[in-house]
Amino acid sequence: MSGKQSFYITTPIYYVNDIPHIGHAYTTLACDYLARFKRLDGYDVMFLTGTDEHGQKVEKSAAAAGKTPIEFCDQVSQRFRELAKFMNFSNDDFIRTTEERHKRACQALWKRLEENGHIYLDKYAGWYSVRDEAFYGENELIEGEAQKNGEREKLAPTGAPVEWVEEESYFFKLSAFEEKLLAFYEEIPPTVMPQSRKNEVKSFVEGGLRDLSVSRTSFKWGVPVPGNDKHIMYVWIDALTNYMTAAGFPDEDSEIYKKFWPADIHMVGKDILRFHALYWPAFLMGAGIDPAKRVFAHGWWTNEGQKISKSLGNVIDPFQIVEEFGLDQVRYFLMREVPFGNDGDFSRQSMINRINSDLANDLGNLAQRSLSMIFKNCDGAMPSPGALSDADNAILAQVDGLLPEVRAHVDVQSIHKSLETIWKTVSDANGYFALQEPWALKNTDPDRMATVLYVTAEVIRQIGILIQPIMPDSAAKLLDQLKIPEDERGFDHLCGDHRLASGTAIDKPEGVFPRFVE
Ligand code: ME8
Repeated sequence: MSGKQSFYITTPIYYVNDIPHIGHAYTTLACDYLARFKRLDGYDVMFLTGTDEHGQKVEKSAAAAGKTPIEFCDQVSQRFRELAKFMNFSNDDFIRTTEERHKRACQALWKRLEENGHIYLDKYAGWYSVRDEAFYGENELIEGEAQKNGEREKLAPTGAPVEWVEEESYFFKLSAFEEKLLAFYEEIPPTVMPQSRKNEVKSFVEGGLRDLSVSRTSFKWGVPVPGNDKHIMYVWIDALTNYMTAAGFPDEDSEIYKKFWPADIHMVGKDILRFHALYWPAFLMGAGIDPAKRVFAHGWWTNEGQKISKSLGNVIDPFQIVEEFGLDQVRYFLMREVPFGNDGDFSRQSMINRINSDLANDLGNLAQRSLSMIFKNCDGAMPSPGALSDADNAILAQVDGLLPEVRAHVDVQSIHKSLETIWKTVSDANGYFALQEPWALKNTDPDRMATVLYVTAEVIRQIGILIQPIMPDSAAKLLDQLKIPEDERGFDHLCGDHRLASGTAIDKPEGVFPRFVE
């Protein structure tokens, strides 16, 4: 392996009880953006996604579909793989928790926790929600609308049904980790982001932790507890361990493990914050393993103002919206529209606005107009610039200085701001182009026209390089039009040392960002 710095990013592994929807595509897209950015910025990246295939919920869904659990998992897991391909996700691995490598990792982690004295056998009596695959304390439950035995039905805080469970169970001594967790939340750089999510999990811990039931005896579909296979591991211990399995655990001497563990970012939705920012670091601390450097919990999408749910029938199918609006357009919209970390609303109109204003008008027109002028008026080749004016120098300096600014946003997962920053330069370049009026210079001062077109094309070269993580296909088309060789598209080719070569012949340009017309 190279001596480059490493970067390991993970998505949640998705339950196979559901087919992929926009929420799944969103999380993986955010990771894809960050992974592609880091690769271009010179890192050795490992980007992991996959499917969560064990547990009672999956077992029930398989039965309802009239399939054996593994047949069912094979089928749905495949849909998630297809989604990754379709969305142009650049994941380096796709893990399934039914793989042998994963069973081995889970059992090794369990043994480590047991050896360290953090696991004991007792009896669990309490509430469990199969839909959330989570245990809840009595004080966390809410009352539903429906009546049951003359009383209002009890529900999980998420609105999911709960059932009373009483069975023998292994417990993890979570209560022993309060102080360590509170110290972990204070680490700098921040281990849980955004700040509001950190506060949420911190106050939960401050409220006091009970030991966690980590095995079940009432179903079979999972990883058996080593030495007592009457017990199946709690599906969340199993699921969370996937991040380590893919990094080679338990082979801690392997190159991959040494290089990539601890992970840099576990990207998750806000619904599964507690599992990632509380249980998971506690398990790892118990096993004497460093937890991931950061858990980032993003917000949730609604559809035209409504919660997305199967029962409301308003689930957004990523395959369908990409067919309608275009892949890079959807990728751009999802990352640009909503401050990353906040909840967001999906609306057709805002999608169309983004496509037509940011992409077709701003970047698309600038590229198409300037490159067409070069093709027509400069003998089909990149012109040579003359002396640079203040306006030329200003816009070049702006684009030359973009990377550190964009990187600073990416480093804190402020994805929308990284795009906003790039588009501020696109907008200023449009202002420059409009003010310089190269079309008017054609007759009055062709040398000056050549300079303006050259400067604009150079801005587009750098923008083309910078937008590869968000719109890989469109960026490639732009860079192809400028005849930039494949090996000159890394971020080390941003800045003024790699200006466009004058004299390079270009082809007749074709618009990269079409307008969306209803
Ligand atoms: O929780 N908006 O899997 P899951 C944004 N298997 N993101 C959304 C969303 C929405 N409306 N709906 C879902 C699980 N998501 C476990 C994870 S990890 C060790 C185990 C995204 O299939 C979001 O990332 O229910 C959320 O956390 C994830 O899908 C839940 O996927």
